[in-house]
Amino acid sequence: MLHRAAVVAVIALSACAAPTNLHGLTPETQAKVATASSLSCDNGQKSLPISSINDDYCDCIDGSDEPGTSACSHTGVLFHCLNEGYFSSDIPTSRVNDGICDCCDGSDEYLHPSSCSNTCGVLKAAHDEKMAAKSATEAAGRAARQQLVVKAKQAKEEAFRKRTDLESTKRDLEAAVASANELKSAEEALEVQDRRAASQRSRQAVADSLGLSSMSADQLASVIIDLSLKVYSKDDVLAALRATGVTSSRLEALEAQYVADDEAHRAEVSRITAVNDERRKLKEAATADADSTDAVIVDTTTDTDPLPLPPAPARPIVTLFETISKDEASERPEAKAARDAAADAQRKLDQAMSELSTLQTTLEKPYGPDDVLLAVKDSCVEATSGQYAYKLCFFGGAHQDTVSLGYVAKRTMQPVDAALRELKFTGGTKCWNGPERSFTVALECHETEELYSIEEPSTCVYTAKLRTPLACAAPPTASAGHDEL
Ligand code: MAN
Repeated sequence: MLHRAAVVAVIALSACAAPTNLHGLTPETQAKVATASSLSCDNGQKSLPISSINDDYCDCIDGSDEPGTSACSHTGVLFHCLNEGYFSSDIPTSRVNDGICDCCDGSDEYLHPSSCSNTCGVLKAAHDEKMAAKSATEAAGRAARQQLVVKAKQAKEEAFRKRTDLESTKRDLEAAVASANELKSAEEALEVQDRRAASQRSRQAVADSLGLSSMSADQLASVIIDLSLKVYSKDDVLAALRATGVTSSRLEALEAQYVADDEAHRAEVSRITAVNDERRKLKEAATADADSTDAVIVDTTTDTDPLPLPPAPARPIVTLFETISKDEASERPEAKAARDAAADAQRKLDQAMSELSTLQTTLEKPYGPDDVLLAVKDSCVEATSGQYAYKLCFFGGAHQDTVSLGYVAKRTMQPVDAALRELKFTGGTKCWNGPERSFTVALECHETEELYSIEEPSTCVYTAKLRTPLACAAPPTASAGHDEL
């Protein structure tokens, strides 16, 4: 910058004969020098005759008097290559006339003009070819992007259709739930009545069985007090009743039968226990014999498995009361059906509401000016690099095999000029003794998708390139079409 400013300062001076060596000067500066009589450099501190330019002696501290020789190369002054037909460039003056062709027009080697052929035309042709290929790639990429936009538009229309359907389904289901609940309440009210009646009947039956109906008030009072003081189990009820002297002959008969059954049961249990003990001992003996070296004949025809114990008889006084609780919890089939129907309607409504909320969330996300990102809402890209498989999902996470490289940072999903430039995944699995893993992906406009150049420049920090139509700019004619989002 300094040398250029200093050279430009020449213009302010009056006209005089031009110096012979104008190498390394820009055309504008050459034109100005042509009409100047002296050179001002070092921020106007020094004034020199114009013939000092490129006289191979470094007069100015800023080096601006020697852009075309290497005399001031220590100052950073630059030689301007005109490179006609290609791109002009600036090179350090240390490279002037050093025998190496740096400018494609060979102007840096002006002392040996035959040593450099002009390669600017070849370079320009190569450059044009590269540019043409690039613009063809970009055109194909833009076309592919346009297809994504169409796909996104369809997906959005479909989502809106689905939302309308779901909203109407939701309204129908809400009505169905309301009427199912109404029916359920009515049926349950009838069920309560049924239960009460059944409970009354079973209570009456129990009272009859216990002989309560024929008791005097005094006897009843005595039973109630007895029971209040010492009822621990249903057997105590029997004891309290017996204490009043009023007992039910039917229940007493059942109890007598139970006592007999119980005795028989105990006897059977002792018998089976004895058999099982015997079988266990036999089995142990057989196992011990099998381990010993003595030859022993084991009777394999004898069954050694333990016999099952018979179930204990139920005590009538206990089972008697069970009818009451059973009746009090009895289900009316119509009420059960109404309950099931109401639960089913509610389940369907919940399902529709959850689908609606998911859809709503999907529709509310930003998908760029023409909604293009909606087309890749559920898409992922994968690639293998070295020993690992990498995967990134546009609206999700990135992984190295099963290790998380983080979740996509929302801000990187906001297209710049409708084109995505970079995706950044952060907050991945913490690295041993290092940072949480992260993945930065630079996007390039391309017709097809490809994840490549995956690297780990520092431990657990990953970078890659992704070719994708999403990185292509939207054509200027693309309509936004996002009125509802
Ligand atoms: C794993 C991989 C590597 C990473 C090391 C760090 O092996 O995630 O990429 O460098 O862990 O310990």
